[in-house]
Amino acid sequence: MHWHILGAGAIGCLWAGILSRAGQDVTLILRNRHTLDQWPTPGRLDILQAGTCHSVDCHLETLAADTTITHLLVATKAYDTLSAIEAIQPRLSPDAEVVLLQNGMGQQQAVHAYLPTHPLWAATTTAGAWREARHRVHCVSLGDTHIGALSAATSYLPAGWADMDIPLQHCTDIYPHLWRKLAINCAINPLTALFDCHNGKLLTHPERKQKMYAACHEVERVAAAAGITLFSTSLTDQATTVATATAANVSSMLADVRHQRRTEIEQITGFLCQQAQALGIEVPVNRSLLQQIRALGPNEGAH
Ligand code: KPL
Repeated sequence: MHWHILGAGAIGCLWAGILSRAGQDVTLILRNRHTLDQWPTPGRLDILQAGTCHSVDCHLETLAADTTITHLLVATKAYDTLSAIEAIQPRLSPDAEVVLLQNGMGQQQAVHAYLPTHPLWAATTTAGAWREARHRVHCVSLGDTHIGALSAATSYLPAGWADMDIPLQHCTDIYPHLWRKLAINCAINPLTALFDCHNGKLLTHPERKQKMYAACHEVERVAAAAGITLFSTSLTDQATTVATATAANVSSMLADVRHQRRTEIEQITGFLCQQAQALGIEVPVNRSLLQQIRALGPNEGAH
């Protein structure tokens, strides 16, 4: 099978390597000719993991190419999902398989409404990766990946996914897993961006830790009212575990703020606040975080 990957960031490139190792043909879709011309060796991708470098060959294309797409993995930033799919939609074969692999929530429902007849999945991962250069990605951890169908009729895994050599769980209901990742991101990402600190530094300052706990309590109340079971232990425990395990990480939101890029705050805390409002729950801590991150820089409508 031939997978096209939209979003050639760290996770998109990591999945190019994973799919390629699973015997799939892979094409990375790049923004434009300029980005494509910046690849040192056309199509060669280096994945560095535990001191070893695996090189994989993939094809490179720009968004403007016109080849038909039969299998599409979307690993763009959450806010780009729908517009990217709208742009690529004329190239999708009528039964093209589409997988969304991103942070945040809201975009899955929007894509499902836009592509109601396609086999469509959402996936969420705790894999950690960062890009040293366009063609060179460090895999810090393969983490755990959960995938589940958004379209009711799709009970199978996307082509080739069963052969991937990563911890992968096929779920009948992906939403609780999306919520769990969202909950962790609500707890860690905005606060690291506001305090300009690594994940672990949320735990070593009482004021930050107290804010993180307060945000967690609100998220738990909203999730419970939405009928979602988050974790078997409290969200404060889970967020503490993740912040400890990723202590040296710069969260994705802090990285975006530092580079003055648009953040995923609307798809993370923004989604949480929308749900809270719909359920009639007050979330002052998260609402304040949403406003403070909005005030930091480029937001909705900006890139
Ligand atoms: O997913 C993350 C992110 O940075 O977006 C966490 C779990 C916070 C790790 O950095």
